[in-house]
Amino acid sequence: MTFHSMWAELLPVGRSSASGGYRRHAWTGADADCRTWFREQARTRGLTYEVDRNGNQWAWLGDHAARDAVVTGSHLDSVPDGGAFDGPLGVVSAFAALDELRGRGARFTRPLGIVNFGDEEGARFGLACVGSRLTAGALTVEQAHRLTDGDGITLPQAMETAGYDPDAIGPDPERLARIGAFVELHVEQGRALDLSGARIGIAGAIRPHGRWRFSFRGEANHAGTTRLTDRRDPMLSYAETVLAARREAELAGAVATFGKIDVEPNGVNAIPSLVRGWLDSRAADQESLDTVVTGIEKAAREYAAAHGVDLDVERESFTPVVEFDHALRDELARILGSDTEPDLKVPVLGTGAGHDAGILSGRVPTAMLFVRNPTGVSHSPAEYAAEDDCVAGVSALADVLEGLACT
Ligand code: HGY
Ligand code: MN
Ligand code: MN
Ligand code: MN
Repeated sequence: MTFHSMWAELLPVGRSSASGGYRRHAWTGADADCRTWFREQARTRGLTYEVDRNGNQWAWLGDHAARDAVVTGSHLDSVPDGGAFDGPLGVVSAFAALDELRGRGARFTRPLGIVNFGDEEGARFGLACVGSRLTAGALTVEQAHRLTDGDGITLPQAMETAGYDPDAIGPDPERLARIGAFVELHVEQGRALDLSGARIGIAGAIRPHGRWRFSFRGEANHAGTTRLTDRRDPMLSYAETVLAARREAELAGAVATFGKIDVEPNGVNAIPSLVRGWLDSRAADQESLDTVVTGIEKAAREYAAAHGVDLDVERESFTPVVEFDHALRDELARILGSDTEPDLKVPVLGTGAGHDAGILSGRVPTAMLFVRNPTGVSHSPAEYAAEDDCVAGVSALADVLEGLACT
């Protein structure tokens, strides 16, 4: 099957006709449809299909119980109103690269695995990379049981409704021990490749990043009759905190975003009793990130006090800096550099986006390939990569897999 036909098959799944964006949230119907597609890709290629204890899907060529496997893949879930490429490009490219290698008559000396990690974006339960974190032991079973979506449904309940056994979840060190190399291909979420004129890049590092929940509690009251001086309005301290986040991020050369908010009671004519905002912040190094978040929290406490509002700040997740395996990165550069195409420069890029590859890194030698994104837009329906760049990505991935797993 060609890249084009696989891509076209997956494209309508979970797509909003209004915005063109995707809501493929973990353990929902759209996610199930993506999973069915994955299982079908495995079946039509005669691959051994399995779902691991954490709901991640695997398709294997060769003995999946053998050690030193080469694994590639990504995720099929999306952020709210996300783009078509973030995640699916890596999974579709994995199957397409296998097809290309079979077409080349490649002979595999190591098992090849293709994976779809569950719930990478954390759009539903708030925590990113749940499937890979559980597998890597970076999220405990107790923590996973406490994850709850906006409707009060817990992760185990959602998994059970989708037909998976939530009692099975937990670390899977034996599985990771069988993987000799993991390579995730991903659309670039920035314009570094476009600016450098290259189609394909190799990841160097992922910047440290995390999510923090700021809960401002004031007093609900009548919007028409409550004098301004009598109010304890949490929206004011929240609004000031959003501006402080921008200032602190600028000072530290970092990024800080409040992209999600809950307001109670959420009435036009009521002063809110509660405003809860989620901060996503990322920086080049740990020290800068600490400075930004500490600065934002300090400012938020001052604003809350000034408005007679209580503030609770909780860190929901944190991923330290990830340096991808240097030997594997050099190996990828060597394999791709040997290509004779004149425009195939392969720069090494850092990124501020999180990935399952970042979670596995440290436990498994891990590398990433990026495919050019001409606008840099991501986590939006406008996310885009040209088809010939995607096809170049498939070839680069095939070269890498051939170099790593074939004679
Ligand atoms: O970077 C992110 O927000 C997510 O982990 N992809
Ligand atoms: Mn993403
Ligand atoms: Mn992604
Ligand atoms: Mn009234």
